[in-house]
Amino acid sequence: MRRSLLGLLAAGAALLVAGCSPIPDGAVEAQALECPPGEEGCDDIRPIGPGGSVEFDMGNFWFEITDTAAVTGEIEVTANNVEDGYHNVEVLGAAAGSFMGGPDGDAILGADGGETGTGEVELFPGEWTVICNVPGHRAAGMETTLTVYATEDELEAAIEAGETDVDRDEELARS
Ligand SMILES: [Cu+2]
Repeated sequence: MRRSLLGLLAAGAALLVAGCSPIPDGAVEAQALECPPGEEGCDDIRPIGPGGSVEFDMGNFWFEITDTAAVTGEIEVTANNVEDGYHNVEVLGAAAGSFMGGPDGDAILGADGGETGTGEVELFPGEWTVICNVPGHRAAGMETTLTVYATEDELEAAIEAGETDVDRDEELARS
């Protein structure tokens, strides 16, 4: 019932704009079916893709991406805390529900000095800001940018162009 009403609306909108607007038919249809975030019955819009992985080293007070194969979808995050003192990894603005939560708040992982933390985060393609959310740590330098690629082909192209720090040996061993 709901679906067919939307269909009628889409058809009506298409008739209204036919011949007098540069809006393509597909765009009109997409607009009519749009589901405002937070509306009852609407599913969250989540990233769909093969996913991938990224690995950080972190310390007082810095991040270094040591290996990245981050493709949109569910991304496995590993962070080696190579110094003393607790640090964590938070991806600002990542999809709700992708965090571990608990004592680390919005961080996807946390690790004490000398330890390695792991977690997962769902990310759309693009440039994401990564911080440590311990008060004062971001300002002290714990902020970096993570690039998430739309497809594995895009990631491969970036690797070939030398734009990422991906570990080729590990990639080849996996395939
Ligand atoms: Cu920190």
